[in-house]
Amino acid sequence: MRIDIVSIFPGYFDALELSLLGKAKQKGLLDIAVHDLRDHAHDRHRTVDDTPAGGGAGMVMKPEPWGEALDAIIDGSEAPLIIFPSPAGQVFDQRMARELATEEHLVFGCGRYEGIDQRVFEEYAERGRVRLVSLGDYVLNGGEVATIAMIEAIGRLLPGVVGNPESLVEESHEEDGLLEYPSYTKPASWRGREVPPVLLSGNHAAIAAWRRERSIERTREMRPELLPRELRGEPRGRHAAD
Ligand code: 6GU
Repeated sequence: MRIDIVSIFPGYFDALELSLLGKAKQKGLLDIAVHDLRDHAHDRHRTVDDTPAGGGAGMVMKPEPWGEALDAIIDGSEAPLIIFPSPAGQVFDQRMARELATEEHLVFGCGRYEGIDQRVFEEYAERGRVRLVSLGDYVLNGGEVATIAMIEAIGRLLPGVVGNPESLVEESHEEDGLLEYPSYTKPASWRGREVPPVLLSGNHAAIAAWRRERSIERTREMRPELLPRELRGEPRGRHAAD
């Protein structure tokens, strides 16, 4: 997969050299290029923002540097998907990560300040595919940290990035949509706390059943809205016989 990132803070993306994603880059599974938006601002101060039309607080990113930066990336490329991280976007989840992991070429446009001039979204939506994507219902200062989170979630789904593909299967938000069960390792006893005996029993069916129960219990406690209908139980006071 090819990924281009446009940002006024290229240094944020040094983190992508570390760990699993860094190895994926070395192996050639992931080709990431970071572009400094200011390279496409041509005044003496390399200005990328200006005051909002209509007035108001904060600054808005000017369209010209974005147009130049994105044109340079798109030039000669087969229709990349352009993602603009934004708290006003569609919420990113594991399903979206799986969908984006099938793309050949992703471009992340990281806005700062009060956002990017709306005409940039319109221009590239007309010429190709554009998505506004949010990490969740809270506000970050810009798209950089959100982009790193999305690239990590997407990158680990690419074939060959995670050493043992089975470790992708039994995770939270995968397969059955339940949260992951708790994990233990050696020693069997630590500070008087024991590994649950069933996990040391060698009874694989019993272990699988125990893990599923813990997953359901944890999901009911932490994220009840994720529980499949058949595990939700009858809401009280709704029985015809009541
Ligand atoms: Cl993608 N961007 C910004 N600036 N804030 C956010 C976000 C994205 N997702 C949640 N908050």
